[in-house]
Amino acid sequence: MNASKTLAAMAILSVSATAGAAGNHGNGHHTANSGEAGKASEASRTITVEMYDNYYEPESISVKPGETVRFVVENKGNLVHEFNIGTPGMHEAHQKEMQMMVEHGVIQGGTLNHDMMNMEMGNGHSMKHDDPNSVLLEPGQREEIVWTFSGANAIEFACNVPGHYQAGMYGDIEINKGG
Ligand SMILES: [Cu+2]
Repeated sequence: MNASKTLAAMAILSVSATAGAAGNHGNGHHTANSGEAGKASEASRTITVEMYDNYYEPESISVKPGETVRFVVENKGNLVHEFNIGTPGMHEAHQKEMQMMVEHGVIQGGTLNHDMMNMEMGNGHSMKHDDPNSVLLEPGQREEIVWTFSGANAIEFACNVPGHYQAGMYGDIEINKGG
């Protein structure tokens, strides 16, 4: 594949990823059923999440409706892994985008092609994987997400690197309305 074709394909990928994130913000707060990006100052607690090949520690998480949680995510495996908060449908859609990232060499086993991810498309788009509900980490990397949960059920944290979700790399987020 030549360079211009690659850029065109990646532009499509970037646009679709952005559209998904923008949709969550369309009607102000609390419209997305998975929640929204939160403020660290409002976090009630910190949950450390370790990523291995191909599973998480802890395996599931329980939160209260409206709770803001600071997640410290660390990749202790040998492959690139993602921590993404969303509904099963959001994960399924993101898996298609991640498949394109693999096909274009952005994700290569244990490494990310940062040059390609940071490439400026000239129209405000890039190939950055920068949705607020997700981090994508190389082995040894550590990053944080602050997330405010809604009251909706059926939310999972998941790794959408191709094959990982299918291998069981996801966990339930239980919204504990009783607590
Ligand atoms: Cu993974």
